[in-house]
Amino acid sequence: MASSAFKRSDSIADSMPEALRQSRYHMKRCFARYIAKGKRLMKLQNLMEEMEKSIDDKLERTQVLEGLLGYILCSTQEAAVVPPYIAFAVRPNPGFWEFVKVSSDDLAVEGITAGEYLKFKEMIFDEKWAKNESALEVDFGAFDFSMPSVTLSSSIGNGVHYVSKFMSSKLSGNSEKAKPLLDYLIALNHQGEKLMINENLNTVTKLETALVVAEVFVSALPSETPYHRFEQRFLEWGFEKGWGETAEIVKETMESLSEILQAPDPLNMEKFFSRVPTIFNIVIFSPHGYFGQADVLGLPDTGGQVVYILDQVRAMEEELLFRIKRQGLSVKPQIVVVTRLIPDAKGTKCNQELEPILHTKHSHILRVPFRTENGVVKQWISRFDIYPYLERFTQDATAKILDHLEGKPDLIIGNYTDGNLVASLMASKLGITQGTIAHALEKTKYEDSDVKWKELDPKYHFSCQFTADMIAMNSTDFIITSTYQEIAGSKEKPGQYEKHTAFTMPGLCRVVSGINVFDPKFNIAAPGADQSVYFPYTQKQKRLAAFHPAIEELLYSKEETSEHIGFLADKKKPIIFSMARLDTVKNITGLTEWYGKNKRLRNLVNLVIVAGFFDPTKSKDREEIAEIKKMHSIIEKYQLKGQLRWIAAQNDRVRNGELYRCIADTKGAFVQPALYEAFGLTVIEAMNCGLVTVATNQGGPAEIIVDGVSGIHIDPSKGDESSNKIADFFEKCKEDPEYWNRMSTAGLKRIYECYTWKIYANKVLNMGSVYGFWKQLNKDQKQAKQRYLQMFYNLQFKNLAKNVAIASNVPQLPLAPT
Ligand code: UDP
Ligand code: LCN
Repeated sequence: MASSAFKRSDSIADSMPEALRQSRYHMKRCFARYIAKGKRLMKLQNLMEEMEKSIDDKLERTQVLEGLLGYILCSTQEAAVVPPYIAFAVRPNPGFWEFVKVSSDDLAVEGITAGEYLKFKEMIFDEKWAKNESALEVDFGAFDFSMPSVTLSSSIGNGVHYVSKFMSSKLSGNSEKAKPLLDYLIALNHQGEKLMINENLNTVTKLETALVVAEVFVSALPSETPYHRFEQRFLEWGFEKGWGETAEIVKETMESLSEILQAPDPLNMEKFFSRVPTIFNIVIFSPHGYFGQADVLGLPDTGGQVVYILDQVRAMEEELLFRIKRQGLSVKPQIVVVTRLIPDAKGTKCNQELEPILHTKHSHILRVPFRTENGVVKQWISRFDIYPYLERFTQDATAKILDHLEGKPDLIIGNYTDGNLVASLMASKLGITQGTIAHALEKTKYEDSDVKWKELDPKYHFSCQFTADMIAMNSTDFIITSTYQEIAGSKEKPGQYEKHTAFTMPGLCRVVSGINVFDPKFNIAAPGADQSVYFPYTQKQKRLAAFHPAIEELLYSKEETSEHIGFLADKKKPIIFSMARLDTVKNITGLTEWYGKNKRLRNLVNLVIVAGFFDPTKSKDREEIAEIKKMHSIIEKYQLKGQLRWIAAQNDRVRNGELYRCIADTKGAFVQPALYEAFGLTVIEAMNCGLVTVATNQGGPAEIIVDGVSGIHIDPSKGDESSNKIADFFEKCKEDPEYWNRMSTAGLKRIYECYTWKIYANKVLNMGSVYGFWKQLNKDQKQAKQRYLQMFYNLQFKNLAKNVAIASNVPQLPLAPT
């Protein structure tokens, strides 16, 4: 039987015995090899290598690999070897997992549960815990049995759409079924002022009848008639403000509600909820880092999240203003970004409590300090050490927010582990709709960080982080992601969220069901880049020529300063450029080394890096210090001076925009070499500037760029291959100068079609509205889960957070000038 005979409906447990029987002789040898080294965790590559070693004959090996067994093995993510058994975690498709255990003695196969698989894994790392019958098992899925979910891998990430479908079927039938929608509409108000309908329309039938009358009435009016002209008449029928600014808009909104009441369908549902006035005030949490509008980028833990949120606020405020006007209301929407106030602000404005957000009308940054029993914490705190402060921060922040907004917000959005936990605490306390964003789920950055948590905990406090992440994912109403892969990965590789489906931290807890990627709370809404800052290099009249002398100096001056080291001897070569925080995962040192090693590439192009700074003694960030040192040693080893310019972190985004364009002028490329990149704002920025972009195929850029069309993918684990791919590109450009232009244009096209902030804001506000109602429709289930989460938070998280040392207010080393 060939692999093609494997039917999707067959389970691995059903087909594996047959697969093993087909090549029983080889398999016995192969499984004997697997167990020969005793207990261990094997990844796909090890499994394949051992299998190849156990079958000498090439033809036979090919036959086995092409057969059913080859298919099963290729879909295996890892295997826990506990002689005489080997437990396989198989992932035939994104989101789908199956676990089987095979005995190496007789090749007997048995399907096992996720929990049983995790126990096998624990046997390798902590046998005592694995055998402990009262070990803590966490099962969030236990609360979701009554909740609908999507079933196809391809539907993952399209949550709003499916929730609209599920809502439609829940409300279908008789008018009693639509009662929750009626109750929801009756309750709508803004600061006590009723919206949409009032108590006069207290049954579905009354509402339906009134809608018919009102629709006939507005249809007869000129379409542009303003609402206030017929407001009085509407009031008599039981309608309040919020239906629309003009007769025409009112008519459209009413029509979609009438349709829903008659026979609910997802399209009208989505349309109606995009019209309902439910969201005016939004709180966005981003506690850690230095959150500011100037001079913060490049400081430890302060990267894309700040850029993302500021752009997000601008886009959402604009969309809110548009919607509120369309609703015929004159409410002032407010968005507040809540972060920590850092008294020791290192020249930034992070010690200011309130700061208006530039280019917005009503949005602010609100800063609330971390407090402990010793008083206000003065210094910056690493995101890994932040946990002990968060509960008190939530309480203090909540009070300030209620005060600032003069009431409750309508939507709370968290960012990253800390922001999402705080958002969860506040949202559940006040009963507010919650969304979360996690551009980087730390668990996925470090291999086996769950089973090895004890080893990593002193440095990273993953016990706190993963626990907080579980709480947030399960308490939030919806999750915003930038890409599909963030949720469910690709055919080969599980997604960031998917890696939280089942995992274990031996000695702490076994998460048998953490998050389900088929949950319709998952939504993809990709961010964009500020197009007034990042515009194509070809728009000559808009170019910021005033920056050119400074950029020229930055790139080409001969001397070394505190801002740049190294120099470019040959100014005529194109530049390959990279800019990122100096984190290990960003792999800037990797790129520098690939370049160093590849003579052909060195002959073709210069390398310019913008990252971190040069003096390791000035950094307080553990990873950054190591990376700085590594950079220096690579520069030395490969004698890069003359071909490389290393520039310290650059915080002026307007000038950075021009920098990308100046690199495009050299017909160079932006290279994003990260070992893994959750999204990759720099990729979007570079592409918006028309700069050809080469980026990692691990993570978001794999979706943003279509390889060979709108940019180039590189595999960060294969340095030589990657540097050769870049060299090939530049060689091709030498032969055919149009090649570069074609790729630059295709990159821009890709951006305009899929990655703009306008598309984003529309999607996210629809989520806020749709999930706000969905949450009410499933109140009981939500409440039950919330009780479980509260217990988990109190009994587990709080104890873990106590293990993290509280900072003493010692004076800090100065940060490098930026
Ligand atoms: N950035 C910057 N100066 C630097 C390094 C980065 O302005 O020295 C900006 C960059 O333009 C981008 C953001 O910081 O807007 C980094 O976002 P990305 O998603 O690439 O990475 P993150 O830091 O969020 O992991
Ligand atoms: C979110 C981001 O986008 C990144 O810039 C940060 O590294 C991360 O949070 C932690 O600060």
